[in-house]
Amino acid sequence: MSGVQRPVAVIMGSQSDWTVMRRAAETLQALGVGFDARIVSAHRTPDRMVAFAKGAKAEGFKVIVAGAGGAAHLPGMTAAFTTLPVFGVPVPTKALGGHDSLLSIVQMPAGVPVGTLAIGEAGAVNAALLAASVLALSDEGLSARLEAWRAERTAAVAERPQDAPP
Ligand code: RP5
Repeated sequence: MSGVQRPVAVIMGSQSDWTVMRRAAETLQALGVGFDARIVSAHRTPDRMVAFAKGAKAEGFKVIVAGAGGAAHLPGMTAAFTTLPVFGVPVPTKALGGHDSLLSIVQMPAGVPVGTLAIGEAGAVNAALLAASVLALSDEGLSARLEAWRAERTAAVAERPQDAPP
């Protein structure tokens, strides 16, 4: 399938990131947004990372969601090679709980932006939603699906907590 049917690249530094990053993939799937999930490590496969980031626009990608943990260079390094929007997801780590990932991703010097999300699954879901929001600017069908997705979640919120005393 070409990049046009898969406008979002969901990249991650390791197979171990997939448990978190699959939440981005599931969210895109629920919204009917095509994506391609790839392992692209800034440390272990630097040549693959450069090739991906330099070629992402030509491949037809419109938005990149990049998850990484620890010394999480992947989102920033990817953003260094492309002007596509890059949303970074800090993956939780055993040593520092993902604070390391968060600070590695969020503290980009002015001029090379990475839109940084929350640590973990919430960040992965929200990165996918932001990617969908960007694409929805020029896709009325997706815009309607996004509105419906949000409305479903609003409707699912009860007015009172279950089992609360009357
Ligand atoms: C980072 O190192 C990856 O993004 C991952 O979060 C972390 C650990 O990778 P593994 O040792 O589990 O492959 O590059």
